[in-house]
Amino acid sequence: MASTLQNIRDKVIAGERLTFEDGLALEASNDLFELGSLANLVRERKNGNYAYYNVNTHINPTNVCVYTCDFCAFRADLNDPRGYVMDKPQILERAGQAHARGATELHIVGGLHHKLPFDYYVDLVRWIHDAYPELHLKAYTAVEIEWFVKISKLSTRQVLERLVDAGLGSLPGGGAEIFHPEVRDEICGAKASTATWLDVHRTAHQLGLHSNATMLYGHIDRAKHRIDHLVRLRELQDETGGFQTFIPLAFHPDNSRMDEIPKPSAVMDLKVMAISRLMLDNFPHIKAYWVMLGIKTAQIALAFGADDIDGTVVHEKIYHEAGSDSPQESTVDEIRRLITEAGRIPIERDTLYHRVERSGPRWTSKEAISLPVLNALAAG
Ligand code: V47
Repeated sequence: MASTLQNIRDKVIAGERLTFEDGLALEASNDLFELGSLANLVRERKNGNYAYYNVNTHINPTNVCVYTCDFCAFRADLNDPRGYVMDKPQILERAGQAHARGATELHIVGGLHHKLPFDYYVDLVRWIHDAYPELHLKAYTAVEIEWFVKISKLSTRQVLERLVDAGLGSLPGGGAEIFHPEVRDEICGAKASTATWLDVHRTAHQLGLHSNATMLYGHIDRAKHRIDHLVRLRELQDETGGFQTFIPLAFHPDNSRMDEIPKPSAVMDLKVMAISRLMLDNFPHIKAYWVMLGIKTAQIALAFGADDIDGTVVHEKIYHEAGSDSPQESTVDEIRRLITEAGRIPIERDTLYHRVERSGPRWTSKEAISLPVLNALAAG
């Protein structure tokens, strides 16, 4: 049967899985409200009227990188005056500030430095974990893990085990870009392959770690590449169940080697959000990362499939180098106001989706988030 919006709607209502062709039909549609309404149906089935956020800080330990991905405005060459490497006091100062503000998570990602040994990256996790054990360390993309495998001569499993032993809590979703070789080979052919990216996450899930996944869209990618990307993630999630959240990342062209490409429009942002929610039927959460979408589109995305708006995000560098004009950080009051104005109920979560209860900077993680639990709490 040909995929039409009507038979896709019937499938979504029946809870049936959408095919690759259905995904292409959604991409071909200009009926933004219908896409949003279908995605919202799935979103509310999974997460009710709740929208999640967390209190976090980013640390980018170095911007020096052996790779030259076309989209990246953050990286620096080894001898570039812009290049930096954070030392132990700087790392601990940043972690201490986050801790004092009541952050529950540090998001740690950076470049693949030509000379730093694997021990630097392990020690970094251990320094923070020893000083602030209650901070969850969501650190190192699959691309960084692959680099550590290369420089340490250990296996993926051994690298992950050493990091977990030092205090690693989970893996962020970066480095996925676009899996399809027609695009990946063009924009970042040198770094971790699609198979490697998926295998790092598979291995992490086998070790009991959770992770996220991303997709960088709005450059040379086309509909079939994006749907292919989502289907590959869905297949791995069927196998392991270890992904928590999918984050579509809108390309920011400034200062990159693809700066002739315009930023994706708000219509594209909302379409990709909705289609991601519809195709990734086995992902519990879809995140509207406000830093890259802009606050206004992120707020609207809460009606287009997204149930999570990320965090307070202090010190973000990767998007701001690439021209993001959203602020470097947001306050909890502002995030809660955006969520409430969108008609949703704000819930603070920790990285592993436990409800957080706090008074000021002091906080405790409560039960794992689930609709019955949240509904029971709301009912008092
Ligand atoms: O992998 C780099 C992307 C990613 C640009 O797991 C760019 O919770 C747009 O993965 N324009 C890193 N995107 C960020 C990331 C992330 C962000 C928020 C939350 C989580 C999570 C993960 O940023 C990179 C790359 O795909 N990126 N340069 C750019 N010019």
